[in-house]
Amino acid sequence: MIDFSAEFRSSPEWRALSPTGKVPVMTDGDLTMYESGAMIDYIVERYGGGDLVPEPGTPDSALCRQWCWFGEATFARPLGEIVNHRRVAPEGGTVDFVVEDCKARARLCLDALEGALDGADYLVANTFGVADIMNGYTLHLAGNFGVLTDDHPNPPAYVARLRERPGFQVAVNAG
Ligand SMILES: N[C@@H](CCC(=O)N[C@@H](CS)C(=O)NCC(=O)O)C(=O)O
Repeated sequence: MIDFSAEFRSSPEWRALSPTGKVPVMTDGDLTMYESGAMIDYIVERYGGGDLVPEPGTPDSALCRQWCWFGEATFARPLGEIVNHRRVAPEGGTVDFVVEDCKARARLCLDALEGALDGADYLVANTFGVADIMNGYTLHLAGNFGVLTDDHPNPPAYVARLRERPGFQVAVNAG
């Protein structure tokens, strides 16, 4: 857990670990790294013992990568843009169009998740894995943006399932 204030995130101390000032940063022995998806890849390779990912080189492995990239690069992006836009806009200067456009793009992502979760508890091979960690985090945040609505019932039920997992409880109660 760190001080998430703009002051701390722009301090030389934090920028030495995270050149753009973003969170998270992970350390493991001599290793320091940023980018959450890359951290997960590293943890799985080094400590996973084959868990949480499909067998490499299989179609399920390809879909797992698809969903991991989707969670951060496609789904989290418009949500992050709403936050950034609100943060940097001068008082009264937020542009409604920008926010609405970002919400529309997030809802397209909910369409994709709605279909993928039809009749499935998890995104790939109906087995909990890293794709669910990446998308679960983004969906957890999406609740703050008013984009989780009744016309997409599967994603809220999915994130509720993920929130019950012991690992999720450890993460949210850390610090
Ligand atoms: N692609 C990065 C995104 C990191 C990111 O945007 N983190 C947010 C918090 S969830 C942040 O630090 N926002 C502050 C900022 O952009 O300055 C990752 O997955 O680690």
